Amino acid sequence: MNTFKSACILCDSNCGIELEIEGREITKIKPDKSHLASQGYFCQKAGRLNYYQNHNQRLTHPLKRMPDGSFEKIDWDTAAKEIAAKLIKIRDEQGGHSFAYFGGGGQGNHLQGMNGGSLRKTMGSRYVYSSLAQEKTGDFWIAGKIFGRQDSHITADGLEHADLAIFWGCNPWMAHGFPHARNVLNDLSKSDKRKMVVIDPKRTKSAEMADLHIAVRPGRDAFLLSALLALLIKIDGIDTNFIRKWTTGWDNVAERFLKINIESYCDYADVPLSELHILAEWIKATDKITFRHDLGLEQSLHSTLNCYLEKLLIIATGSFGREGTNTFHSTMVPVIGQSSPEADGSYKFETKVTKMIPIAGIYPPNILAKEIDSDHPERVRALWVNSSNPVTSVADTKALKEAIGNLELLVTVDVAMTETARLSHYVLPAASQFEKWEASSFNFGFPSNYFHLRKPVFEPTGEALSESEIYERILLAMGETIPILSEEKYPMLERKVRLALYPLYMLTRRFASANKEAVIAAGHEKGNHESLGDALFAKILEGPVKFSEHKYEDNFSSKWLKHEDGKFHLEIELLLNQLDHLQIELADNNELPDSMILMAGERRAYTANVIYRNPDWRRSDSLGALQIHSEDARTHGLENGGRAICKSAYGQIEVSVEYDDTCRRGMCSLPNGYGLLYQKEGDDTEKIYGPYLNQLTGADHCDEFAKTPFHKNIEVKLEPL
Ligand SMILES: Nc1nc2c(c(=O)[nH]1)N[C@H]1C(S)=C(S)[C@@H](COP(=O)(O)OP(=O)(O)OC[C@H]3O[C@@H](n4cnc5c(=O)[nH]c(N)nc54)[C@H](O)[C@@H]3O)O[C@H]1N2
Ligand SMILES: Nc1nc2c(c(=O)[nH]1)N[C@H]1C(S)=C(S)[C@@H](COP(=O)(O)OP(=O)(O)OC[C@H]3O[C@@H](n4cnc5c(=O)[nH]c(N)nc54)[C@H](O)[C@@H]3O)O[C@H]1N2
Ligand code: SF4
Ligand SMILES: [Mo]
Repeated sequence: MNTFKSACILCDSNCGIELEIEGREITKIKPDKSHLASQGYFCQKAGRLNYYQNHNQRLTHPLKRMPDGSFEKIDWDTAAKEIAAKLIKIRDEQGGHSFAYFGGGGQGNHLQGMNGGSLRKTMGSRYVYSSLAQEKTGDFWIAGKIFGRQDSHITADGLEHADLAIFWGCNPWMAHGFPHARNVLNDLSKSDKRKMVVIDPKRTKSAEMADLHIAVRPGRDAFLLSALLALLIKIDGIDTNFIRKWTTGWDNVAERFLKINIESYCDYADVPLSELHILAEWIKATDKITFRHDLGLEQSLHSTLNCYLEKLLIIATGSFGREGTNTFHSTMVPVIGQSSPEADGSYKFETKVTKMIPIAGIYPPNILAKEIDSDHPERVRALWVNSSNPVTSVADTKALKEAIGNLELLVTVDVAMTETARLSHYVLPAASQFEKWEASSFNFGFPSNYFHLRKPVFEPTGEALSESEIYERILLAMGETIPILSEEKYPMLERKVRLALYPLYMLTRRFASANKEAVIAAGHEKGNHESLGDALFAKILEGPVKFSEHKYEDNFSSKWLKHEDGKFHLEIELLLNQLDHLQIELADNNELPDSMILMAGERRAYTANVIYRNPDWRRSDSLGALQIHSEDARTHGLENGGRAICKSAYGQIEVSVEYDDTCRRGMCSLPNGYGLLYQKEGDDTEKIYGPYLNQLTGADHCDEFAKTPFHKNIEVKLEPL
C-alpha cells in the first residue's frame, strides 16, 4: 500500500487529498490537512474518485471508427499520421477557420490541455468553443466594459470576512465555488452578527441556512436586481464616495433606475416588497458585503443583464477592494483572455455562419451546431474535442448530433468512451488526472493565491498518453515541433515531464516578472543565478505553493483596471437599453405560463458534471429525480416515486418524480451530470442512467448577446406515465 498527495478534480475548489492505493485501485481518500489552500477541507464527492479513475469505459488505445460505426484499435503512429494528413488537407484546401476546438473549460485538464494551443496555431484557427461560454461569457464581456479587460475577474474570496454575504442564484452547500464553502456557510449561519441572504426559487440547503431567503420567481431576477438598485438609490444606500472616486457614468446609470416602479417590479418577481426593504436596509447598514452569483443568474433569462446589475450593485455599494468584500484575483495559468475589436469595431475572428464574436477568447457552444451544419462555404469542417463531452453537455443534443454527422473530421481526446467520442472519427486515450502531471487554473484566491502542481500517482492505463505527448505526436506528423524545457536546466525531469511543464514554466516566468511584488510578498526570492520566475517554478515543482500575496489597494491598480483613467466605467448602453426594455416585458406579459419552469441542471450531492461515468458512484438519488412541489405534482397527477414524461418544445424524456416542497410552486428541477450511457458489470447491454437533460434544451433559447443558454428556465409539460 502506498500513500500519495494529490487534489480532487471535481470542482474549482481542487481540495488537497491523500490517496491510498493498491495496484491501480484507489482504496482510501482523506482530506490533506497540510494542504496550503484547502487545509483539510473536502466533500463527499472526493471520497469516490476511484470511480473516475477506474471503470470499464476507460480508453486504453487509440481508436478509429469504421464505416459500419464500429471502432478498431490502431497504433499511435498510424493515428497521428492519418489525423495529420486530414488536418493538413482541410487547412490547406479550406483554411484555418474550418477547424474548431472544443474544450478547456471543464473541471480539469488545464495544464496538459494547454498544448492544444499549438495545434490551433498550426491549423491557423482561433475558434475555441468552451463550456465557460455556457455560463460566464456575459460576465466576462461586462468586465471588459467596466474594468477594461475581460479577464479582470472578480472573486468572492471576501466571504470569509463579510458581515453580509449575498448568494444570488447559487447553492454553495452543494456546488462549493469558493474555498471551504461549507465552513464559511456554517460560520455565517451560526453568527448573530453576520448575515447571510440567499436569492433562489428553491429553498436549497444554502437557503435553509440563510437569515433571509428570497424565493424569486424563476427568470425574474433582472426585475428584482433592478428594483433593489432603485430602492438603494432612493434610501441613500449607495456609497457616493466610492462612486465619485472610482467610477464614471453613474449619473446616467442612476437616472435609468429612477424610472423603475419598484413595487410592480417586485410584484412581477413575486417577492414581497417588505423582503426587498429588509435586504436594502441590511445593505445600507453593512460595511463589509460580499456578493456571489452563479448559474441561477447566468443560465437564466436576461443572463448578461443580470450579471451587469450584480456588478452595479457591488460597485454602487462600494463592496469592493477591501477585506470582506469582492476583489480581483491573480491568475497563473489563464483559462480566458481578452478579445478586442479592430479599429473599426469589427472582429477579425467573427464566426462565419452566425457572425458571433469571441468573448474572452472563446465561443459559445450554443452556436456550434449552426456553424457546422450549414451550406456556408466557410463552415466548420473539422472539430477537435478535448476533455469535454458536448454531445451531453450542450443545449439541443439532437441538433448537435445531426450537425456532427456533417463533419469531415471529429477527433476526441478523453479518458473515457463518451457520447461525443462515439461519434468521432478518431478517439485518442488520455492519461487521467492521476496519471500525469496536472494542475488546475481555477485559483481565485485573494489576497493570497495558491497553485498546486500534482505529480502522477499511477502510470497511464494501457497506451494512454498525457495530452502534451498526444499533441506532440500530432504536430510532429504535421511537420511541426513543440517546445520543451531544456534537459540541461532540468536534468532531473523525464522528457515527457519537460514537455508537459514547458507552458507552465513560461507562464510562471511571465507571471513573476509582471507581479514581482506579489510574488516576493508570497515568500519567494530571486537567487544568485536564477530569476524570480525560475525560483517560483522550482517551488512549484515541490508541491502546493502560495504564488502571490496582494495588497487590497492593488485592486485599484492598472493590473486589473485597464481603462486609461483608471476608473470603473459603469455605463453600458446595450444593457441599459435592455434594462429599459424590462418595462415592456412586464407590461406585455403579466400572466404566468401554464407550463412548469424546469431548472435543467441542478447541482446535487452526487453530481459532478459529466466526469463520473459509472452511476454506482452515487450514494443517493440514483435516478436523478425530478423534484417538484407536492401540490404541483398532484395537480399534474404525478405520484411520489412514480414515472412521468417531461416534455419541452425541443424534446421529451422520462423521469422519476420526487415530491419536494423546497421547490417553489410552478418550478421543478432535474440534476445535471446524468443521462450517460454505461454498461454495469453483469449487464448485457448499455443503458442511459438518469435524465438526458439536453434533449430538453434548445440552442436558440439563450442570451441574445452572449448566447449563453437558459438551462435554468425551460418551459415543460409534465404527464404521468
Ligand atoms: N455537486 C456539484 N458541484 C458542482 C458541479 C456539479 O456538477 N456538482 N458543477 C460545478 C460547475 S461546472 C458549476 S458552473 C457550478 C454551478 O454552481 P451553482 O450555480 O451554485 O449550481 P446550480 O445548482 O446549477 O444552480 C444554482 C441555483 O440556481 C437556482 N436558480 C435556478 N433558476 C434561478 C433563477 O431564475 N433565479 C435565481 N436567483 N436562482 C435560480 C437553483 O435553484 C440553484 O439552487 O457548480 C460546480 N460545482
Ligand atoms: N442542461 C444543462 N447543461 C449543462 C449544465 C446545466 O446546468 N444544465 N451545466 C453546464 C456547465 S456549467 C458546464 S461547466 C458543462 C460541463 O460539461 P463539459 O464541458 O462536458 O465538462 P466536464 O463535465 O467537466 O468534463 C467532460 C469530460 O472531460 C473528461 N476528462 C476527465 N479528465 C480528463 C483528462 O485528464 N483528460 C481529458 N482529455 N479528458 C478528461 C471526462 O471524461 C468528460 O468526458 O456542462 C454544461 N451543461
Ligand atoms: S468536489 Fe470540490 S469541494 Fe468537494 S472535495 Fe472535490 S474539489 Fe473539494
Ligand atoms: Mo460550469
